[in-house]
Amino acid sequence: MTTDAPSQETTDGFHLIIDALKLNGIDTIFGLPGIPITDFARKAQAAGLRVISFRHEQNAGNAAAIAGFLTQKPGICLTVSAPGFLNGLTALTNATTNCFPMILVSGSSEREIVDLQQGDYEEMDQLAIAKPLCKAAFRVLHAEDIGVGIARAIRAAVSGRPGGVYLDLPAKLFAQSMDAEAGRKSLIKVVDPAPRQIPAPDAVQRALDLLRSAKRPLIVLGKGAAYAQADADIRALVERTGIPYLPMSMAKGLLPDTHEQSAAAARSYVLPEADVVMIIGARLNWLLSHGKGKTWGGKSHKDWGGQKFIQIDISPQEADSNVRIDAPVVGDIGSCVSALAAIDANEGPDWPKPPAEWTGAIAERRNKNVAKMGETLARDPVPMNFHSALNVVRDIIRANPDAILVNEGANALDFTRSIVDMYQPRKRLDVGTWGIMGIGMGFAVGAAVVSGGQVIAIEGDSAFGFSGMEVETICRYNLPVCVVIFNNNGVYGGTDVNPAGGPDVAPTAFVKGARYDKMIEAFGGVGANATTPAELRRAMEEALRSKKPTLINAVIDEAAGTESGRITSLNPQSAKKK
Ligand code: ADP
Ligand code: TZD
Repeated sequence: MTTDAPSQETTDGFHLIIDALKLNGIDTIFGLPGIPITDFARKAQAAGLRVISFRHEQNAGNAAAIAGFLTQKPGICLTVSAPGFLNGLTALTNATTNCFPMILVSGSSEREIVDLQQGDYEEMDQLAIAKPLCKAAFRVLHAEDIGVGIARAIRAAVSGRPGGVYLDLPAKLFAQSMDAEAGRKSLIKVVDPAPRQIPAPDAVQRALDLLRSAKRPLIVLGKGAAYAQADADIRALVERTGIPYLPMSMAKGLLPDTHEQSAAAARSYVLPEADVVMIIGARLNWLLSHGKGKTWGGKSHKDWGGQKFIQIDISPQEADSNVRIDAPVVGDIGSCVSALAAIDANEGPDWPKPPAEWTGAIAERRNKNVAKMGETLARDPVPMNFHSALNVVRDIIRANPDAILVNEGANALDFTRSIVDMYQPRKRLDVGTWGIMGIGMGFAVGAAVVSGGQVIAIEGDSAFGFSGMEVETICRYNLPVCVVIFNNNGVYGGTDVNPAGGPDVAPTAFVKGARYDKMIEAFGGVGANATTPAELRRAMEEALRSKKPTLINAVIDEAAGTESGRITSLNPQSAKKK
């Protein structure tokens, strides 16, 4: 029996935060130390938490975000006040935009001084700044509220549509002491942090009726479907219905990209031609041309293509955000997909397969495009281009389907997405909803830490620059990360010249012939320079065999890419030309 009498023992803010995290199964913190959180990081490590220290907070934040995506537990990023907080904030906002659960825990300066704006060390009203940029924001002022603060942060991050949460911990909180027994009692082990959300049966029935009426049905799988970890149920639904599917970038591998129902290689055919589209864990944002316009068979930019939509999503507000959703199904993907299968099973005969005319037409296009791509990939131009280099990466991933592929850049992103097949769920991590540069090394470290497995990062040379210093972090923790830089001497490419002819190079041009591989050698990692596919293959195979931190400088024809990769049309200049 416990008593309410104070015990002799005391505890403090430091330990209560650590205990609250551990109580909720959080075992890793990504961060960067400094006032006022240095001692907290030390004590956390002493208490058995894994503390992974970075060289810049944005990368620690990206590591936390991707850890959240991969594990369904909020990734924790720890930063110092004001500038450290702001450096982490981009990652927190990006996580929220992408529906990844993470918690940015930031030390902050003294409330009384901040509120009177008296100029404290790194003074900033961080809570107010974070609030509009994330899913929820909380501050804990007293040690006895730490349990509630952390419980609220965890629940907010993972329940419903996952997202980023800001937790503000003023410096004074850490050293506050209280009775140890009362402290223990104040902690909360969150029960069922991401409750299942069962869809309404009539919504499921409506969706099934619509789907059964389709002549040219299509399923779109998004990264929400990958996040949901309902892999077997999703695969069963797709295979049972026989409906062709299109994976969004981070949903690649949910079913193997080589699956006969994949319509990825016939995307520009299926989007305008489909009559009923079931979207599972994806938004009709710019990545899907907002569900209308020419991509969907509309006559003009804003014109509706005539498709009917079923949308499975945990957010009740997502439907109708861009076009009318005829059958919204609100709930968690696992529950929705199994409810569809259950009601369907009750309805008797097996699912009517989509007309052979539809699946046949898709197969024809797919085979043609795959054959065409095969020809391009087989060429061996000098210098190496994106295709000949990616032909190697494609083989390496086929032979190592467990490896996690991190990918950023413009051409380096678009070509990798279309050329490199993925075979397992949640193995492709990339620039996501914003198309943001700078996720590379943070995602690579986060993925290597939580998976314990091999990571391969395919990086444009510009993209790599945003987080490149973390190669030291990769070496410091001896992570099995193989970074391949597609070095074409600049942003998109390296051929631009200064039109005014002055001493400065063009804004998109970098130092020519740079040797990024030398960077990792400075920290004891393995560097390699690859000018041919054979050299690239050798270096990648060696990296995967040795599991050593490796950086390969893959020299790519500086004229090989196009400006902005596949999204050239979003450039104001080219939009004007249209
Ligand atoms: P993509 O970029 O792959 O198209 P988005 O990030 O646009 O995907 O969309 C992901 C969607 O998945 C979001 O609308 C989000 O609400 C939803 N989502 C995330 N997790 C779940 C879940 N467990 N169950 C249902 N929907 C989810
Ligand atoms: N800054 C941030 C944070 N995100 C961005 N997306 C950009 C700038 C703009 N941008 C792109 O959209 S792609 C890209 C930038 C700077 C880099 C392209 O060059 P790269 O790739 O070398 O990484 P390729 O393969 O040479 O095209």
